Amino acid sequence: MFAPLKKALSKARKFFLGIKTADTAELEAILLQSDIGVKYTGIILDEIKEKGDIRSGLKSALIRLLDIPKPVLEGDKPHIIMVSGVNGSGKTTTVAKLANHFSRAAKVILASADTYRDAANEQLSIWADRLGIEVTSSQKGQDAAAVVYDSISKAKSKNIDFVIIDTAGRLHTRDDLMVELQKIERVTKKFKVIGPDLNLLTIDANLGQNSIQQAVVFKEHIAINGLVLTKFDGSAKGGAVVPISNELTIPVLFLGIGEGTDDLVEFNAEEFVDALIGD
Ligand SMILES: Nc1nc2c(ncn2[C@@H]2O[C@H](COP(=O)(O)OP(=O)(O)OP(=O)(O)O)[C@@H](O)[C@H]2O)c(=O)[nH]1
Ligand SMILES: [Mg+2]
Repeated sequence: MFAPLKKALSKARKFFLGIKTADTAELEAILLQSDIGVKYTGIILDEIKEKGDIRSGLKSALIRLLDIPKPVLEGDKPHIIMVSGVNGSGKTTTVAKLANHFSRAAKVILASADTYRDAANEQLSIWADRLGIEVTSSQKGQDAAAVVYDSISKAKSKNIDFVIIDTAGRLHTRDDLMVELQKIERVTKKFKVIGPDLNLLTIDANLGQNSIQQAVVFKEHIAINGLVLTKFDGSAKGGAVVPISNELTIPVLFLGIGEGTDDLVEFNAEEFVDALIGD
């Protein structure tokens, strides 16, 4: 996965080309341009000073800041994966990518819990058909939590390993819609005390640090335990993973690096940092 990641990071990487010979002021500019933010730029510069070497100080600081414990998939099946986020952030595409990823070694069913947008159900069904995966369909206006209940019940009775839930796009400022998300989460808790094993928030990587506020509000409403940074291909703001993940203390679990179902990279801090600042 290293080569596709490096390619996807090509825009973000270009800021780091001059690091070896940079002085402190130039280094600061590089870190700020990559959207690492003022606070974390300070932390990283301190570590570089301490280590006396730019590359090793930068590398160890980035890895440490990104090293946040990941949720583990354990306990009773089905594992439940819920995907939330603002409109257009890449939820449905991510659901299809995750379905592709997990169906290589396990049985997967999708739950179409976006009952707001016209054709949302159809969009998910098209992905499901292509992947040969069953989907619990819904009608526009239907109770999204009921769709999720049905889907998990079906998974249990058919011994399916994963239920992946696509939810409607919603602005974090719409309290009524955030309440619906809580209702969906509550339904999953009828099957599993912890709720979704992976409670994922999709964030458009092009937003950079601007996405922190929306993520904070989602986290206040539901127990987000993993981030998916989508549209990483083409984003110059790769450094923003540091403030987003560290500020929220939520690990990045996946990066979306394209529009196809194979364009998903499991996030590994060391590989990511190597791809970002490596030669
Ligand atoms: N380049 C690129 N495009 C992506 C990626 N992920 C999603 N997209 C594109 O972003 C657009 C929106 O993706 P969706 O998956 O429909 O987003 P969504 O969050 O489900 O949207 P709503 O349901 O309307 O809120 C589509 O054109 C996708 O092809 C990615 O990782 N890279
Ligand atoms: Mg969608």
